[in-house]
Amino acid sequence: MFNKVKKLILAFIILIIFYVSIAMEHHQMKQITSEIMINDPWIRLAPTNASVLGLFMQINNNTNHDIKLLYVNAGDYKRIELHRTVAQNDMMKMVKQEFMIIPAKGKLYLKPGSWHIMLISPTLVLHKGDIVMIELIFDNGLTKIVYAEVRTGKKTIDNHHSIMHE
Ligand SMILES: [Cu+2]
Repeated sequence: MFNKVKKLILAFIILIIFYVSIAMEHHQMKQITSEIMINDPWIRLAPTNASVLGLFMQINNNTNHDIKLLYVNAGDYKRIELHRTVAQNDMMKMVKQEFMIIPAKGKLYLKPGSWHIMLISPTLVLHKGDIVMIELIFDNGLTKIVYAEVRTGKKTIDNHHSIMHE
């Protein structure tokens, strides 16, 4: 009788260990997928004949080391570049960047008049409310797929008159 109880307790303990290990594995998987988190990806609505479109978002780096955004892929564009708008001789100028650094345990804001992704020569006209699939490739081997919404952005300092492409 006593032996039976002991066996039962042992089986119960094994079962608990089994469940805990599955839960831990699941938790680790979740942590890996949240190393980089993207918030609010959006594309600024532009006139139908616009040659470039700005893509913006907030990139969160939850790891203990800096991460670089290297490439961006999306269909329907001839070329996609990483840009930063900077002031140069009283002019706002967009300068192409080789990468964007997202600091360890920090975030990078891509927004009009600052860091942004430039979608160049669209082969498709976007409308308000359209959703565009974007692939982001980082230097730590991670790839993120985000869905950017097309919407009107507030007119800021980087309007078409004051921007020059490098
Ligand atoms: Cu640009």
